[in-house]
Amino acid sequence: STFYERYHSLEDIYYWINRTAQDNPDKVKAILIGSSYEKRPLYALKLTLNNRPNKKAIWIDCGIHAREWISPAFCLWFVHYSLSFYKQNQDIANILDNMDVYVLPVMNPDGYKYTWTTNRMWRKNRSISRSSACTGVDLNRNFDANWCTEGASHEPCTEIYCGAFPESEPESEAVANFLRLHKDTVQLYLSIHSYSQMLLFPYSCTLDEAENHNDLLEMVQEAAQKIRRYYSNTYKYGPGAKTIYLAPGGSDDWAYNLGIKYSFTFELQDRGHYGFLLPPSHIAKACNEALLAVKTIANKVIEKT
Ligand code: 0X9
Ligand code: ZN
Repeated sequence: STFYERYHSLEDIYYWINRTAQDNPDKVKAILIGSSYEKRPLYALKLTLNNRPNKKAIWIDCGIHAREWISPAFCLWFVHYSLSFYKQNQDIANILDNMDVYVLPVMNPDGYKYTWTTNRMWRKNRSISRSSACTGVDLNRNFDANWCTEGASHEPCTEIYCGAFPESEPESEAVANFLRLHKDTVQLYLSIHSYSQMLLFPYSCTLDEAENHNDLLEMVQEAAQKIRRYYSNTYKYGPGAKTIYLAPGGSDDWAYNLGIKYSFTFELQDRGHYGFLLPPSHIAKACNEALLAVKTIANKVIEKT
């Protein structure tokens, strides 16, 4: 199997980030956007495949949740595919001619590390609570979108602990700060999770419909259709609250409310057979179908804007 068909330790991923930037100095820059609770750097890669003026951008983050290993694997896959097939593949060429792409391979490095050393099923970050012996905040409940209402918890011992206040965690604060700074260029926000095979869009923090609901629905529907046609796999799609569950404080809803009107969370393979423990032999297919969804949606964004 190739490098991209395996899961990688945090150290390997840092090495890969560095190496990818070094080997492609004209196309890739590593940007330090902040650091984690345990002071690990948060590096995003910026892909710039041509230098048109006033280019818009896509943001993709992976690894918010520590145990969802297919997610960082997808970010690596995406960067590699973009750099390798820019000249051959029409879809990716059209995207990268029109947009820059920011890729954050591991938003929760402390949690990811912990899943490799201590507890494979860890979800949250590793921040120590003042009020409790339990560790970790759910970074996808820590954003300022109906923060800590139904679907999140103030109890630090739960898996859906929202933190002491919105953006209390350095990882969510770093992403929020970066997006606030770049909100006029970032048009498409993508957050990669697993598992359950779903293409979700706002809102998850309320049952209300997003203002451009029909556009968003059309995009994920087309993406899901293509996955069915090309990979014979089924993805559910719809607004988060009605498709998966009510869950406030998520990055997708927050980015949407910031003004990034095309905002999605992908739940990659599988539908529960292996769950978070998706074997490496499934990485290629899981990433290729997610890639098809990214291409479909990004090209629709370009068409519409
Ligand atoms: O609960 C979550 O954060 C996501 N599911 S997961 O199994 N990967 O934990 C779904 C996120 C959907 N979006 C929001 N809740 N905003
Ligand atoms: Zn997740």
